[in-house]
Amino acid sequence: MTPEFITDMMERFKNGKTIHKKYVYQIIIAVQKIVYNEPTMVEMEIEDDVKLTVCGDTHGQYFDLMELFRLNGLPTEKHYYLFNGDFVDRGSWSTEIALLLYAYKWLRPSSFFLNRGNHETDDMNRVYGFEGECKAKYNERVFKLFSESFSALPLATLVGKKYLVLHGGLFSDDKVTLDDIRKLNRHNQRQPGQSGLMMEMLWTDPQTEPGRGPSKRGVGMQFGPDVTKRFCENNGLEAIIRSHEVRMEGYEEEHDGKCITVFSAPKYCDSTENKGAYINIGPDYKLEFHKFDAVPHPNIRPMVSFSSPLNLGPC
Ligand SMILES: [Mn+2]
Repeated sequence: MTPEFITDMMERFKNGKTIHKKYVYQIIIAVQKIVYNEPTMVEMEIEDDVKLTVCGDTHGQYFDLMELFRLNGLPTEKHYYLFNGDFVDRGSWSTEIALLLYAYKWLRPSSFFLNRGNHETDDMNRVYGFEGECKAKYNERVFKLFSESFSALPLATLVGKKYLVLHGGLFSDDKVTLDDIRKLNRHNQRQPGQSGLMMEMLWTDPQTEPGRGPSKRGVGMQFGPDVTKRFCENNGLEAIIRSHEVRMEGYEEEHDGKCITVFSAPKYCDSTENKGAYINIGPDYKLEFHKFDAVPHPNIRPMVSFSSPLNLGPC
């Protein structure tokens, strides 16, 4: 992989073109190997001359991702990016986003990071568009390869021992620690299933009430400010950073600033008037929030069956 290849690929995607299948296979297979060998919780530090950008859900909104890069800069050796899951589904350019993020992962494996989201799963891809999009733009093998690579993605990233970044949120049991995440062998299960640590990391949401409550989604549960406070205290964290839910300002600080949501798909599904956001973190580990607006995109209908009752839920 080279920066020139990525520049050329970005242009092709902007112009509604695909890349040759042989490149698609190579990119996915290379990244599958890289991420398979990463730990379940990647642990990284921000060195003196480095900036890290944390992004939330992009959901196939390729033109909005291009806008994010235009405003905030492309990934480089000194400008790290972490994409916190839900790259695909819902929007019409999920293959473009997944291939672009994978190309960067291949180019810079130790300064570009990907966490798995609840949409990097077979069940969701079948209903929310990614499987159909792979078959429409490429073929079934491309979907199968993506599916295998999604199963290999890390589930969390620990930034400077201060911020735990994961797609959904915290756990049904207060006893779960960072060490339990470290020890979790994600390769034992390809899909998150209906219970257990992996499912909870990808699916849970915060709530304002203390304690825990049932999920609006029918999968996972909700955790209150006291749960977040105990988890952060027990694990020496300043905050958790999660995504998974749209926020009107693109981000939100909840639970006394200890639970931060970041969502990077502005005007989500072309129907919510939300901003997108991303978080920049420098060597001082202070969080700098940025908001951005959606940009126009070609008029291609999302490859989702909007008649499906399953499509009415949140991200
Ligand atoms: Mn999600």
